[in-house]
Amino acid sequence: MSLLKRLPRGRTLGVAGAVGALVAGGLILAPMVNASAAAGCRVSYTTNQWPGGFTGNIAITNLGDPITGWTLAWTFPDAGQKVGQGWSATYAQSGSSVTAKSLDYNGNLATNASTNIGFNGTWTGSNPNPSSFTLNGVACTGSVSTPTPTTQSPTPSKSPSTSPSPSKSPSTSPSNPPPGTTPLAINGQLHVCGVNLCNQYNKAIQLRGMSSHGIQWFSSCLNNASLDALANDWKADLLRIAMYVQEQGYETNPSGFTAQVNNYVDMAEARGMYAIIDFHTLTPGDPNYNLDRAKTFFASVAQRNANKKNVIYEIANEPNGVSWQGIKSYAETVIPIIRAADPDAVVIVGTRGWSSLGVSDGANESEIVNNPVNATNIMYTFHFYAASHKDDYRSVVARAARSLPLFVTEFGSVTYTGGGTVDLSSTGAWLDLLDQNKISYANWTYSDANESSAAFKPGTCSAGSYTNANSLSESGAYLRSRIRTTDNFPTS
Ligand code: IDC
Repeated sequence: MSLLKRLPRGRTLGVAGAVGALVAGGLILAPMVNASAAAGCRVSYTTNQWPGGFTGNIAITNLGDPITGWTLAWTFPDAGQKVGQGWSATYAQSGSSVTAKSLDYNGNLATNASTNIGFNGTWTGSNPNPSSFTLNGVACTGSVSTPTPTTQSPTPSKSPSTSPSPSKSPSTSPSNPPPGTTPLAINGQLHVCGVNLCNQYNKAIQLRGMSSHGIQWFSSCLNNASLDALANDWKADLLRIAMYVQEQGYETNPSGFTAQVNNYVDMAEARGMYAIIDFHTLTPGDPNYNLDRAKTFFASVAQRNANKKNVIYEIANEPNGVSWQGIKSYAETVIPIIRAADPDAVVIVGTRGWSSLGVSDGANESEIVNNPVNATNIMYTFHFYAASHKDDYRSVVARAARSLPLFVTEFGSVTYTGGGTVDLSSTGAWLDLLDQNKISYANWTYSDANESSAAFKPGTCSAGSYTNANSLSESGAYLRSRIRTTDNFPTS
């Protein structure tokens, strides 16, 4: 009767030094008959530690009945381990015992829903890894229990088989490939090398993935199941997190949107994907209009994510109605704020004319080549919509790619409206050009918006199944077929 599900695997987040990962819990049992009293949880704890300090990342999955508000508790091996700055929960510590209480936005966990929290800490004495957790007092063993425990026997804690049950239980937790085989594990910390993006072996790579739609509208499309599909079915390297600043976005709730973005960064990381934090300015087009917001936002996310290797910062989506000089000045104000907190991350700078390298404003890349942003480890944004932008734009990109590091953080297979004709022939020509030049890309959008650029048909995200071929739109089916081809990342 039991539905067997493969163990999620902890991911290591290694920098030099000791790295630990553990997963508490094992198999998931089928829901019990007395479902009203079912309780159970699974916790995946990963850590990145160094002498004296560590980061703990915790993924909590509620396996029981829905809960409204939770407290996660654990005990460190000894009292020399201290939680410092934490996120996505309120932390309290007494001796070696710690509690983390949910916040308003992540307190409700439906059956099989997950949330991610974490903290930076200090340690002396023994290894700082806790080995067991409780959620609202229930041990997180990975099993569901009811008041009649004799009806279920403890399950063995070994992974049962290599073939998880394919369809019955929703995919609720990162079912990662083993650490070492994900795009993030292979490539590690990225940097710009000449006109390319390079991995930890200093070899040029191309990342291929998807952009979210506006997270203020389409958060229902970003969850464990959808991101499992992006990592494992689409085999994407990259998730772009499109945080609009206007249009009911960041400006309406800065701390809420910041937390939401951080949560998606963690969810991408847990699946071995890179994450672009996209400060999605659009209207008004002058990024300086949002300069104060950008300073606050990037200071916060750069500090919080400084130890992560999967984060790329995109500081202005599509500048428009503004000169290159205005964009450059914005970039030279925001980049030092990021660098102060997170010195080694790649930063991507939007370009004039809706990130067209100036072409849509009658200019071209020469204004950037002749007057580049005064910063290192940066790339420049190029966006296209394949049904609107064709050979004339492609020839500029082919030329510009010889002198500027380019990143296509957004493109559509459709017209620049986000809808209209799906032009797969132009999209194919574009992607061939990007492949040849190892230019990384993210497609607009990994959502079920009612527009032809969306990868899924309307209703897919509320239905919650992301791996049915008939859920894909025409654009989604094509992009999936392009993205899931083998990466062959160089390792030496
Ligand atoms: C579009 C969305 C659409 C939304 C509109 C306004 O697809 O649903 O109503 O924004 O917010 C861009 C922008 C991107 C646009 C997209 C398509 O970066 O926000 O999304 N596009 O118009 N630049 C060129 C095209």
